[in-house]
Amino acid sequence: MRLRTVMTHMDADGLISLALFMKHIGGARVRAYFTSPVQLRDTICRSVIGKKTLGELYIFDMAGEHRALFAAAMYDWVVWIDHHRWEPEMKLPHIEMVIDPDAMSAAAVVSKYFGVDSPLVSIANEIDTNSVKSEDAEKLRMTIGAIRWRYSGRELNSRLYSLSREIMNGDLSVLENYSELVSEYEKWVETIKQKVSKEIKVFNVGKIKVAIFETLESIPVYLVSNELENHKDAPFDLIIIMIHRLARNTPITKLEFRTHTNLNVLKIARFYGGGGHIMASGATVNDIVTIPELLRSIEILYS
Ligand SMILES: [Mn+2]
Repeated sequence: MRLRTVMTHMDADGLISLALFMKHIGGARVRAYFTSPVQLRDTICRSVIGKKTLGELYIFDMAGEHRALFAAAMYDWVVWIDHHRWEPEMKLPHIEMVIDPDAMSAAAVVSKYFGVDSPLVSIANEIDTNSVKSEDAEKLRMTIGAIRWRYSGRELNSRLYSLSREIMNGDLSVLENYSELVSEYEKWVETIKQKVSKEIKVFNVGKIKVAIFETLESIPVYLVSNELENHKDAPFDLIIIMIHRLARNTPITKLEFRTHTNLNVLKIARFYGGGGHIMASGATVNDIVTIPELLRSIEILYS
């Protein structure tokens, strides 16, 4: 039996990438980890502890830095598929890198690489570019949002894995089973939307119109960006979501950047040590980031 481990991004694109891969291997069992670019190195390290044989590692929908690459290199064979804009810092003979920053989703790259056709690809494209039009894409986005809202840790990982398995053949009728959870989640979404329109702070930095939303709880970024489309000062060149939290008594600021006007938001994400796409990016800073500081950075980067 082939040992396959998958590390995929904890979002719709990552979940669909995993579903396509499982379809490709005929539904065979995999060890699946839902993680993030920032957590990736730790996730890889945790995944190898106590294992005599490691087998193959598949990484989907995440950019990495050289330490994550070194960690991945512990496995016997690695296929790393992504669509963020980055260049691996080194090449290793047993790590195959498939990076297409022009692809709308990692799922599209996964589908092409393994030769799996699926209606899930267009759903991933819609969700990952925040241009959801079909009912299926909306339902899947809400279901994943609801699961991430309700569960955490191992339970969250296994719920997302189950969902990925349930939809791997492209049939989304199973989403009906989540309707109760989703309707509870929808109520919470409404309160978040109200909070966004009440607490949003608007700034003009030179010619750049900036909207900043600060929060202590993790929230889906698209909600903020889409809600702000109805704001009286919209469209915004730069939308910043700042999530403050403590990790082992150390303050951490998660920054998410979006735009309504095609501003290159990858620039500011890179400035803060992060990455992503030209029109959707993020960074995690191991410190408190303040609004005046952000505004100064914007002035430097975009004037
Ligand atoms: Mn993606």
